[in-house]
Amino acid sequence: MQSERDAKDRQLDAHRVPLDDRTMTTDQGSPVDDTDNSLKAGTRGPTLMEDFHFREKITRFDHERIPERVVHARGAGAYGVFELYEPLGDLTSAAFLNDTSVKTPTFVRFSTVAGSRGSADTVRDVRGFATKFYTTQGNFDIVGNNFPVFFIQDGIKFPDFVHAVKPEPHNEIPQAQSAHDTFWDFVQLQPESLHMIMWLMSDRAIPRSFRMMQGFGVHTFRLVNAAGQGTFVKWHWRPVLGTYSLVWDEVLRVQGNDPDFNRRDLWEAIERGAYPEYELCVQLVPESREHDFDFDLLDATKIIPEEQVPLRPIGKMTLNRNPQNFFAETEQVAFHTANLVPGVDFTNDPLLQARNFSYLDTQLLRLGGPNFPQIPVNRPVNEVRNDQRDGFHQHQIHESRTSYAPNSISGGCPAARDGYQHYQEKVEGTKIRMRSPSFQDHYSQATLFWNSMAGWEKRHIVEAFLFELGHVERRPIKEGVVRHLGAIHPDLAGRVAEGLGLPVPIPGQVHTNASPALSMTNQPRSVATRKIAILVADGTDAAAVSALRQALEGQGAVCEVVAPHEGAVGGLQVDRQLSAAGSVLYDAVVAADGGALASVGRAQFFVLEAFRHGKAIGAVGSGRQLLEAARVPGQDGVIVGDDIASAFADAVAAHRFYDRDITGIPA
Ligand code: HDE
Repeated sequence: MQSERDAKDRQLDAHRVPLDDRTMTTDQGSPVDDTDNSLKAGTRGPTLMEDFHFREKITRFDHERIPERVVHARGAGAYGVFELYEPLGDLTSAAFLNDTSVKTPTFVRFSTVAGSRGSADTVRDVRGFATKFYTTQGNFDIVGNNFPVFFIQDGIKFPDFVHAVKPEPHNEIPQAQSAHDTFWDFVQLQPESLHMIMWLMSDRAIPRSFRMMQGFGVHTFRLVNAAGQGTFVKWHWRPVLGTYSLVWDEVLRVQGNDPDFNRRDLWEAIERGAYPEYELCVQLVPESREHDFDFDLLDATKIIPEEQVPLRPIGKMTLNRNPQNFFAETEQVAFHTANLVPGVDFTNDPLLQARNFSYLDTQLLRLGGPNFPQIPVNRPVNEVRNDQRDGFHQHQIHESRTSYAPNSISGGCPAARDGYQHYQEKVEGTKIRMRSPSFQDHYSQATLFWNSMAGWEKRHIVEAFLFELGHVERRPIKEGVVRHLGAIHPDLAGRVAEGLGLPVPIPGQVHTNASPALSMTNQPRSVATRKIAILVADGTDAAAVSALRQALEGQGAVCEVVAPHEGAVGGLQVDRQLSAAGSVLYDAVVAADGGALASVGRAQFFVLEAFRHGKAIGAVGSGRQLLEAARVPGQDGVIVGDDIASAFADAVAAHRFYDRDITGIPA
């Protein structure tokens, strides 16, 4: 628990039900003395209708489930606090963006998009990054993703897109996967999705951790200052630990080893006090520059390259508290793009406009009626006063005799005054179902993304296309996709076509612009919070292991001693036995087994698999025998010696050695 309790935390006290040793009761408060036997006519007779405890218990159980979110069903949440760096009065009148002494409570929910509630965390997918700020002027939500663009330009296409990516309707296969015909059929027929597809095929779609991924508001929003002047804004969350990903072969195995990999990582980091931190940054565009770009600011399939408009950090969010009840908090939290505070407004992005309708609509169904803002996690920290009344699950007892305005009986209260001012944008147009011509270029930024990638990133993108299209049954769909890739880059198209055994498209003319900020190379490096397996066995040099562990943990790493059995080995406490630990659950591995594991196949697989996935590998003392037996090549990031602490820590901080030659590695 954090030392200083914020307003949201204190508000939740009224709703918390502590675990204590009080007597069990029914929902009506009647004491219960036996919840194991139903009331029967004779010990072998039928259960009686009058057993109200039985009926209530079973009925409540029957009604435990609510509909899962139609998208973003799988998620994990945490509370936090947002601190502003400097007042932004010249840009916005939002109170929480003007007072650096205020710590604004937040709740964040991270999610995958396509899978059901029980699907695995580490799938190839976009991650949701939704933040609720409990400000003194009400709730403000940034309902973002970890990619800065989206699949479609107009929200009316959302049901089509989601139907295409979700499991196919006849047999509900595949779960949480885009590698199937309907998804790629949609892509080849809807080229506006191509820029997003490049992000989806990149390692961005398989983040190492929710703590190590960016967040983006995606749309262009508007800040409005007290004088009513607007400035276009793009929201960015930048993780302090840097942006890092897993590798594809690894995620396939993580799904079996730990389907809750990302959720557990977030939970454990917060429990340990290693609080995830994200800087909130903005890209600002004065209204006078609205048309200065070769894309439309209202088109959510486009980024503003950071080299054109730099990021300005404005504050930091620290996630410092785990929820106490998953259903009550993480499942019932309701985000909405239209939860705005004064000083922030929309633009006419047609995707955003559709979202402004959809979120409230879906929550009315999912959370059972119009009173869901009263659910504790959703309640603003300031007072709610209006004439809206009744409905299912009303928890407030409104004492007033009036629920209309204007009124004289209640002195005109609650009075509408000093409220949210919508930005006064002049709008005129002909009613028309048409996209703006400024939305028509679907390839330039996909090319920009490809051009900006390092060699290993390009390789992973090509492999992702081959995996995905390799699961598509219909050849014309693959051909259609490859044709589009030809318009993105001949190198990309050629490599994918070759893998699929398709004709290479005739190369067209593509631009050579790049945006270095799009690459995941050059991230902040740190050993902090990295998970390291130390393999030990009888014969281990316990003193050497303890010294290494101390050195790594001193820098914030998390070490686990892995041994053939639980208990203790050579005086070292074992955290996990080898048969319950896959290398894919760790960022790095050290062989410190004194040579005893060199003949154990499972241990050989462990280090070889870690090598294949580009991870730092260390060996101390006779531990090198395990690497030799497994034939781990002595390439970058393999550190062997008696005093490896410093060099090994550097290798762990480098995250992965993607350029290793792994062609012959069988693991
Ligand atoms: Fe969402 N989206 N979305 N979305 N979205 C939902 O709202 C929708 C879009 C995002 O952790 C739903 O309460 C439409 C973009 C996140 O609870 C639903 C369109 C972005 C979450 C909905 C979009 C997002 C959702 C489902 C196209 C990134 C999870 C349950 C116009 C900027 C929030 C719910 C959480 C959830 C609609 C597109 C992010 C159905 C119609 C673009 C992070 O209302």
